[in-house]
Amino acid sequence: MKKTTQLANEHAELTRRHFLGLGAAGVAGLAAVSRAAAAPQLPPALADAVAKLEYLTPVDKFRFIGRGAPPPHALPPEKRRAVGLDRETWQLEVTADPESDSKIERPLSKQLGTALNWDGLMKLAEKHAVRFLKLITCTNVGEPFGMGLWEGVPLREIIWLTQPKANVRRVFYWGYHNDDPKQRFRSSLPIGRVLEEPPGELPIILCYKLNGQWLTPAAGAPVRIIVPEGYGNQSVKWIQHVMLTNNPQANNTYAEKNNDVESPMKTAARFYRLPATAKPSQAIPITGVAQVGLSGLSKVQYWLRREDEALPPDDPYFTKGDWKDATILPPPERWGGGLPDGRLPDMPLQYDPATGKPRTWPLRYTLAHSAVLVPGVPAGRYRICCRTIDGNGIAQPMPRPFLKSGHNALQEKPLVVEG
Ligand SMILES: Nc1nc2c(c(=O)[nH]1)N[C@H]1C(S)=C(S)[C@@H](COP(=O)(O)O)O[C@H]1N2
Ligand SMILES: [Mo]
Repeated sequence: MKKTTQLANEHAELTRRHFLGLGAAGVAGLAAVSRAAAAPQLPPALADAVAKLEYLTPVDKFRFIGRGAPPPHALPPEKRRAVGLDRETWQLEVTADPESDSKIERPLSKQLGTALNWDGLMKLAEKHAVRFLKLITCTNVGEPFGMGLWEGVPLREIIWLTQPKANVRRVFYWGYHNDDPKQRFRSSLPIGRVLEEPPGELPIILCYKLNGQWLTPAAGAPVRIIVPEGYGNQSVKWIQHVMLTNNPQANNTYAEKNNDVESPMKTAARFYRLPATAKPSQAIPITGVAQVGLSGLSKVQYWLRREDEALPPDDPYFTKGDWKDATILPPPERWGGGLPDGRLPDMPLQYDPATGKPRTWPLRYTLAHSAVLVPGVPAGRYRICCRTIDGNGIAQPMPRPFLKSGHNALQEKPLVVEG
């Protein structure tokens, strides 16, 4: 993941505090850290430090994308209003696929005057609103788009309102795309995924808030889908149509570009702050971010080796490397992201309301931060790699020829220790 503005603030603050906690006193920036050994355990000093972390991406630092000519978020406000892209005019239709034999008793349709409007959604929200932390990351982009606290109503609540009766196997959904079917950005899910999830998993939601604020046009206002475990393409923005179908096949726009659209988010580590050069025998501060995918995250590791060192034979995926652990940083107490006082407004689903703490850490489908002080090495040219060990104890990225199911290559960088 490249150094990007959306990550820069939260990560810099977070990791700086980590190194401070390791006893590298008087540190103004990471480059100044030159002593202290890597500590496998977080020192208690960090507990205080994490109270000041920025962990969520402020909305204005998020990377948002959207296709269309013009893209829906670029329409002028009066046009947005006219096409149902503001809160007063928004309507969601939930209908049966006319090309299929799905039966639903009470479609939500504009024609019948039964479409769900903003007030209807807010009424449902009073009873069913949920929040969760989730990273938006694209199948094809190594660098994540932003970490958000998303709020919405589980899509199943709306599906149940339509009283589905028979022959529904899949849910197709799309947003407003200039009233041009060719511009539609469609996604789909098995009906079973929408109706329930295993304990500890998160619901598919009709989402209207990011970091405690109404969605902005670029973020998909007024309402978008969020699929917690998915890559970005499943989280369709400017949502206006849900179609229940007996067609068991995915109809996703993204599949047309050779993407594996049902692949859940993968676990992968990336360097974040890695100096290009270091001094002999001086500790090297390195920080990283790790996308925590379906298989979870138990370790972030690095492997530093001399460039001229012969690699073990028959080990193309570096499984025999001399991997060392970095520290995965703990949950912040200050979330940043533009939340008032940096506090989480309401308990996300990943938190236990009884303790006010996350049920597990790090959280799946979020971004974890890591830091390590690599003990100093003699002058020379080096290569450094990073990887993760997932929640199943398996090194990630696994050997993966299938980048179209989620960009996930093992990262390797040069490092010169100058004599
Ligand atoms: N309506 C619509 N929704 C969309 C897209 C789009 O082009 N149109 N792009 C998708 C893709 S490919 C990604 S990666 C995510 C990015 O989400 P973000 O813009 O909130 O960061 O939006 C998804 N939702
Ligand atoms: Mo994407």
